[in-house]
Amino acid sequence: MAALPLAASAAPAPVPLTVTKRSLKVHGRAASVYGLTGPDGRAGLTLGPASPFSVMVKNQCGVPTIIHWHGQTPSAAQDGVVETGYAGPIADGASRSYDFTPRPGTYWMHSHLGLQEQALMAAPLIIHSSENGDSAQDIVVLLHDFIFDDPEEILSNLQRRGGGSMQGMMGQGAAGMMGGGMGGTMPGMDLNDIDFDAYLANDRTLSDPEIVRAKAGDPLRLRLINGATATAFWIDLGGLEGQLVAVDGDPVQPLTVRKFPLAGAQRADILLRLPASGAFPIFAQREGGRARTGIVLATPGSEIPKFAEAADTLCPPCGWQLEARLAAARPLAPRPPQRQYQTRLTGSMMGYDWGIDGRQWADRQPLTVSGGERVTINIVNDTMMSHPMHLHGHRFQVVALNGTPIAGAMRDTVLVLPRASVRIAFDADNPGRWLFHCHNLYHMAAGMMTELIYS
Ligand SMILES: [Cu+2]
Repeated sequence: MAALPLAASAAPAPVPLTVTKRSLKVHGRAASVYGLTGPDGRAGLTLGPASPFSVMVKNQCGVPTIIHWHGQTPSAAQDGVVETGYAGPIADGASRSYDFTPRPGTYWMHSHLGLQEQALMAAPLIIHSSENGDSAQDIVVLLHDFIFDDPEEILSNLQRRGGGSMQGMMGQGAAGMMGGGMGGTMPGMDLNDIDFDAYLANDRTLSDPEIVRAKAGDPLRLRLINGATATAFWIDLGGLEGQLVAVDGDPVQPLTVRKFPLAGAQRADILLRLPASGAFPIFAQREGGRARTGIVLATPGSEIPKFAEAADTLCPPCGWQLEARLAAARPLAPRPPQRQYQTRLTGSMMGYDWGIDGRQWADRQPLTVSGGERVTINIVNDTMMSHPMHLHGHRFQVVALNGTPIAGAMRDTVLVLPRASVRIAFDADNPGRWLFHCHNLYHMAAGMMTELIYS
């Protein structure tokens, strides 16, 4: 018995994560935004190999909130959402502790309450492992779309007038290249229903970018996180070549990449080295547009040139240019599905009536599964917009694009293109109630969300 108090006192104290309100200057104008600050004073959390996720969320942001650990697989009660009924919001001034075994890789965290995510309540969550590549210098980049307007007002305008009348809409007829041999140009596709004021990489615009110094030849690991609420980006390594080694935190068969799409909420890990002395921009350009953000990798002492916030050329919509080429390094074990669903994504930009199978969240028809089953969901997009679909609490494999079987990536978020379908497969190994929704914040708020429930 004498050992017990000793063992109890040896348990490490939970890592504090503070939710704050802060001021951020964007294009010289002050904006009131949120922050998620770790014990080192930096955004988010980085945990070492084999560390438990033992975290105390301290809400000091002035309003109730709740933080979701995107892509992680805790118990349903610790998922950091209010909709499934396990937990209410964390009151201002209150704290809440979380404790689970985290998955290694590039993850992120964000508010899952109201539209707080738009005001930058989002941060990296990096879990190191002892595997290959983690000895490289980590460069974490959180992308965001920023707007001075009140997000609630943006949503009510979208709903009242229909998204089609918003100034930022690209309109129908934007040519889309799906690539990957999966299709061609796509007339009649809707893109970008909100006109953002800026695109940020680690809180900064390309007019004043973060500069990361690294020596030529040193191994670097770029951890890109698309934390934008409603924007898909083309990542452009600016002439550099890298090895894509993981998506959504999960390893893939390495692919050489220079330019590739990153949909909302997705992550990509790239191994690269600077080939020589100099400055090397890493751009993220909004799909279908010219606006871009980014950071600059530079060797010590090298001069940093100016990079324009608008690219010279438009980039195409994000499609399956990368998705179709990805293969999981640790795929699901082969096994026939015991339960197969087909869900349809419904609604339009004009009506702003986004839903699943024609139903909004309040009128949802949950998907039920039994523990231990292999489940597939064929997600059919009946709309003219792409939707990054996110399943909480599980890792799924992308197993078909438009009905063509692939042994694709393990993910937590997959982009379902307009008038196209994606089949995902997963093992029902985490009992409870889980959200399944479009990760476009405004589409989710409009109702494009349902539940996965274990019977
Ligand atoms: Cu959507």
